[in-house]
Amino acid sequence: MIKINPEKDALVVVDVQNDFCPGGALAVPEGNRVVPVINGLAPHFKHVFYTQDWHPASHISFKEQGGIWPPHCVADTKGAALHPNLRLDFEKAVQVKKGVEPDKEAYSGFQRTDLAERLRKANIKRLMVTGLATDYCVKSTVLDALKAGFKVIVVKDAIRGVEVKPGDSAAALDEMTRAGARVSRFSDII
Ligand code: VGL
Ligand code: ZN
Repeated sequence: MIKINPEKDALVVVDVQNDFCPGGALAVPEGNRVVPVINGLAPHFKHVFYTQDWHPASHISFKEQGGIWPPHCVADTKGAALHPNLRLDFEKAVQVKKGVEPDKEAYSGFQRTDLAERLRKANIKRLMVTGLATDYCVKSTVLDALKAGFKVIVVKDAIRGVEVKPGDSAAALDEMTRAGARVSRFSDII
């Protein structure tokens, strides 16, 4: 069992946006399935941080610009909006937008944002990481969090992967574990 310490633990919700859910521009298989798990976790936390992929229309990661992805999460579009069923306390939860510069990719919530600073200011020591996608933004966020000195628990049933190649999510989980993250499930927490 893992007991949440509301003073020192933060819930981190990565990119639970329409474009990463079934029907979206860069759909993650079963991406929507993370939503009820996150909704179950969120009320137990005092500190909640959520990231949104937030790209200009001509972002470097898009195919037309030589990137590998279809256009997705274009700023202020429905695709960039959070999944409509995601229930966070939006009065208190902290939003972090990433990938906002046309010529810079940013998979990690820590990349070119003030996330680390804000977590430290709030005296957070440990992150429970959830969201999309396991093999891209979740992985990068977890690895950067560890590098920044935070403890990390990855909530396995609250993440899903793109799986550009089958096995990418398992490999990503392995990499996160080797870097020092602990993998847990919703039922182990509280
Ligand atoms: C992501 C691909 C492109 C993600 C973002 O949130 O994992 N993946 N942009
Ligand atoms: Zn993106």
